[in-house]
Amino acid sequence: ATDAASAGIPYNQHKAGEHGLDHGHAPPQGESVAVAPEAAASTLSEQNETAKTGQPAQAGVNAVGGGLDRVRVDSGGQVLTTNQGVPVADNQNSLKAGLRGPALLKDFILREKITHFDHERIPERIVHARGSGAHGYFECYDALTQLTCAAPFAAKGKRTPVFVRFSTVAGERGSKDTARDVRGFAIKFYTDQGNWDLVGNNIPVFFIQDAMKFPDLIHAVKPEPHHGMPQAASAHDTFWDFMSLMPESTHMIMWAMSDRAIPRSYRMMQGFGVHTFRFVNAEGESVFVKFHFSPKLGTHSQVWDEAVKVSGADPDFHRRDLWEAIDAGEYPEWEMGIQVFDQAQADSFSFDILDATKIIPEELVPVTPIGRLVLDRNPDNFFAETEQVAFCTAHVVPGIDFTNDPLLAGRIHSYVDTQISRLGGPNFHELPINAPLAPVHNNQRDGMHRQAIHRGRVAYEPNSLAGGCPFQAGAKMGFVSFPEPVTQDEVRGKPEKFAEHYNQATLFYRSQSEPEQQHIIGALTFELSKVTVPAVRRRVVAGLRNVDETLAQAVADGLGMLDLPDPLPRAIEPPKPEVEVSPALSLLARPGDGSVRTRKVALLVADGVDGGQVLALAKALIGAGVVVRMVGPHLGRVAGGGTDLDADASLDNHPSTVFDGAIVVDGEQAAAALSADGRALEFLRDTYRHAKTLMAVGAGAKVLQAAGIDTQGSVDGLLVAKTHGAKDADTFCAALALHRHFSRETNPPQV
Ligand code: HDE
Repeated sequence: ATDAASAGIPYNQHKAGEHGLDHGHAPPQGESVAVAPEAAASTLSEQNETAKTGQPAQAGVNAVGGGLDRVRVDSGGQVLTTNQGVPVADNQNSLKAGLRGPALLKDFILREKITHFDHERIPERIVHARGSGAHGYFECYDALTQLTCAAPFAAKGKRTPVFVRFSTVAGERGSKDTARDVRGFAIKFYTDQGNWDLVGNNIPVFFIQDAMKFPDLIHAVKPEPHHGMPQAASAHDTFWDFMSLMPESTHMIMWAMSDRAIPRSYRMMQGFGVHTFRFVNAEGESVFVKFHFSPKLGTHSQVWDEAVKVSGADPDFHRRDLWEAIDAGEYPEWEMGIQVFDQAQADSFSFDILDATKIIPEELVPVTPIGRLVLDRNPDNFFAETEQVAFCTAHVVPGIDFTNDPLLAGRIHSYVDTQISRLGGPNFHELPINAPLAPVHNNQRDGMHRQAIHRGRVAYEPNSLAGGCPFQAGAKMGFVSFPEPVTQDEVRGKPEKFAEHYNQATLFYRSQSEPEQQHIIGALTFELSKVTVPAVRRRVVAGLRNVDETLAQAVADGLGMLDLPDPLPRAIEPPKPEVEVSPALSLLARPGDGSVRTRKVALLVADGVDGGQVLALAKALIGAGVVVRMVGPHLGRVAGGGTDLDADASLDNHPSTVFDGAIVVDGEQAAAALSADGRALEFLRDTYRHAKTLMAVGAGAKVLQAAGIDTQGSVDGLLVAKTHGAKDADTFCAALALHRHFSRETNPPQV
């Protein structure tokens, strides 16, 4: 070997061949090759999408802050080094005493590489472990200085950079995106007065009223401790046992069993701050405020059967959706709104504004739009940004303050505390994604992983040796807690209004459209059908009787219960609610802007399809902003009668559940092939069953018939054309914009 080395021959000539070095596939040793920016930045599918949805995102450009630039690493054109910057000559082989001899302890290069690898993982979040994030900005419509001195609301048009992370709650880091669950909606505002974290959810209420119950709640919903099942699911005994014994959870249960808990996309769900917060203005005057975010694309959800199937087809469904939309320049946007009210109003409500299991109906206090939240840049690195971002409810800025909500109080402690073990010490605020854009100066020192190098000998205040710096900001500039008077005895207990648990659950249920109510019944029936202890099922149904008798009866019927249990006793006589029905609580209240941009549509193709027709439809749909895929029995060439096509998805790798609609075009031979393909039939059945827009042209209708879909009658969202016409794409888009055609749903499903 030594001879071979000195003769300049590689130690193992065949090894190089294996790595492709002699096929011209690998870059030459000791040099770099230029990589086109698109190729470096995107996956093939993203490039595809970009081409299909129009304007590409500018790589690495944030509309506002460039705060992370100083720590970005781009290895283009660089030589491989150790962590000490030592160039590495050979990244394939460890150092050995002879080619077949033992590896050597002094191989610091191998040891550094393996040691680092051994410690790559950090603990996942105890809740909300699974999530996806993006950068963007908040833009204020008008100055809100009369209400608050908070920096983001200081001036009309002012932009504040943000990082937002969406998440599921119960599942572990690698769990599916489409579990039935609450979604986290956490926003870090990098304001010029420091960071403000609004750590909200896509549901405006919560399961419990007091932080004391949070560990119990989470232990009940997480996989059962003896066998570690089920993953990312609330459909099990311990969750429902706890719920049935905690009537305060009833309102939240209604939301969690509704379609809100299976969103179509993070881009299509609302966000809420949940708790009542305070705005405080420069004069120290305060009002109560609730935060709302409404998606421009409207609120849309999946249906349960679809969510179940997507979790197999694409467990990263929501992560991919967010990534691809931003990558394609289709920036998700929400309108931020506030409900503002004062102490006198709060005192007049039949519920307590400190109770996080209650909403304030919009009919009582309307939502005022105050700005827009836009996400316009994907993270460069998932771990560095999305995983290491640390949201803490304790992070507020002058102008924002807490209320005495006892759930919020526990959170103010919990989030900072949890980061200390999750991120390995008290200096997590120095991680680039967490570091404020506002300068940080204080006398906190040392701790694990300290980045800042503090100069001087003074680390205390007051001091004279450093001229008194850093000095107190004082009430004019600094954060001043709202001086809410407190005069009561220390007690463990709850205020009277906290004891009413059902009025708003009833309000929510009665405000849903008929299909949404059916979905809630279906969800409750499904979840409880997974509960093995009959007494728990009965107790849940007993609670439901206090919400709505028809709901309780329908769930009992679904569970094959012979009789209804007595209603659960109520702690207090319910006060008369101010509002009996609130249309704003239905998802249908927010259909969106009517556009079909970023909707995904499958054009089913097979040999013999009318290729010209496919291309014409594809072109028109793409023109409307639809993301189109040609789905064939296999990838690649499809004979299209003179116009050959290139299928970019297959019936195996893109089942119907990852689309919002499907079209089968004309072509006898193709129709015969698809009719004989069980995958195509399943594709169409699911498209139909999940109430999505479905179109057939000419012979395409035969495939629908083969799938058992009646093409004769008039069915919402089922479009059948004898021949291809110039208006087909418009007709399809008009139906697609409605998202779903629930009138088609039957129980049990007929298709
Ligand atoms: Fe959280 N929650 N939570 N939570 N929560 C966490 O913080 C906690 C609650 C929410 O994308 C943890 O950094 C307590 C309500 C979101 O990183 C932890 C209580 C709401 C996220 C924690 C609640 C939320 C978390 C776990 C009851 C909606 C993900 C890791 C007193 C308003 C943030 C972490 C992200 C994460 C504690 C209740 C939303 C343990 C004690 C109510 C969106 O600190």
